[in-house]
Amino acid sequence: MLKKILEEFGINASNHQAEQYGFGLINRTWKIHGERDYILQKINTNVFHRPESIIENLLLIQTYLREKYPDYLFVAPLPALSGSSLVITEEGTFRLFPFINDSKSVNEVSTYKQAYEAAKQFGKFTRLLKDFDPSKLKNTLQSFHDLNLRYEQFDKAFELADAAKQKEAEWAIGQVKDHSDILVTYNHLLSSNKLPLRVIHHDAKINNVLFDDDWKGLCLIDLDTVMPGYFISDVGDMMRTYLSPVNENEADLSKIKIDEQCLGAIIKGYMSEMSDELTPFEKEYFIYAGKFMIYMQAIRFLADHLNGDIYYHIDYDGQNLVRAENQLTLLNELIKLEEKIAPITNLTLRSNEV
Ligand code: ADP
Ligand code: GN1
Ligand code: MG
Repeated sequence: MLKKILEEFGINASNHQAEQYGFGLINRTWKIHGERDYILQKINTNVFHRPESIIENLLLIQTYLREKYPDYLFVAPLPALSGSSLVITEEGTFRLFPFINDSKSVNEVSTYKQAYEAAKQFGKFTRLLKDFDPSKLKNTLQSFHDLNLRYEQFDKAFELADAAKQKEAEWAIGQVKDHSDILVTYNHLLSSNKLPLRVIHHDAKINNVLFDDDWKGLCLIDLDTVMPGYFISDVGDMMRTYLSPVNENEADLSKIKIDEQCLGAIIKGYMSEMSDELTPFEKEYFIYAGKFMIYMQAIRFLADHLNGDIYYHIDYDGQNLVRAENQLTLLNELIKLEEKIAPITNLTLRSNEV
């Protein structure tokens, strides 16, 4: 199946091999081995209805960064023989990237350096684009991180679920309702109009950063959701995916712990790029960002479980409920830590000596 697609990208398929790659929940990824290596991806068009918008955004950003910061490593899609960066066949919609040699990625953070470097990469991306008008970018997913919408979707899924499903997910459903103050704060933030729109990655998971052999951050990948947004999306996703030694798939909830020093590494890494850019108001909501993203992800996994697993790829029945319970446990851990660390984090955030 991939042979024809590779050839449309001008690659001789007979001397290249494809290997399934990555742990994404939405798109499918292959590493293409040959004289040069590539990453080939099939875009999930049930999720991304207008894949051209992704390509348009990436090309706009690539042009801007090439001119202003020619040394910055921005991994843009490669053009196919047709001139477009998308190859659309009956098999689906594909795009190709150069494989960044001597790079590696991880699914969980195991050192503070990884957390620092990854946070720095996300901060740097938003900082370099601070003078780029975010409204030039298309919304590749409408209302993607709109917590009101996500809550409504959860509510609807709950109403439509049968009694057995509701019962099975009772703890998670109760937790989502108990933490609805996070939604109240979100609405307060929106109505304050004090969160500037920035160019935001919107999927700042740890495995969306490539590192070099010495664990220095090399670049960001998985740029489908780069669009206008608020800093809480990226900072929150870092907290969601770097703070615990286990990831969102862990079913043993007792393993979910928050490492305080790792939080310090995220703050230092992100602020090493963004301390002059974030407003004092934004800095006040740094820890809130973690609660916002963890809560939203819990709601999204739970809604998908109640809906019968129509969105996220699952490996076994009930996995989305496990993921939701995992995220709610992480949320409770962060809330426990919040009061204890508030004075320290406020100090670190205000200080420019990061
Ligand atoms: P997904 O949507 O499936 O998460 P990603 O774009 O994040 O897809 O790619 C999956 C994995 O493939 C990444 O975690 C990384 O290990 C690897 N990868 C992706 N793009 C590149 C690239 N250009 N060079 C090297 N490795 C890459
Ligand atoms: C999806 O594609 P992937 O696996 O990087 C999802 C993110 C979630 C993440 C949870 C388009 O990201 O929003 O945070 O799963 N992407 C989309 O792991 O919904
Ligand atoms: Mg990814």
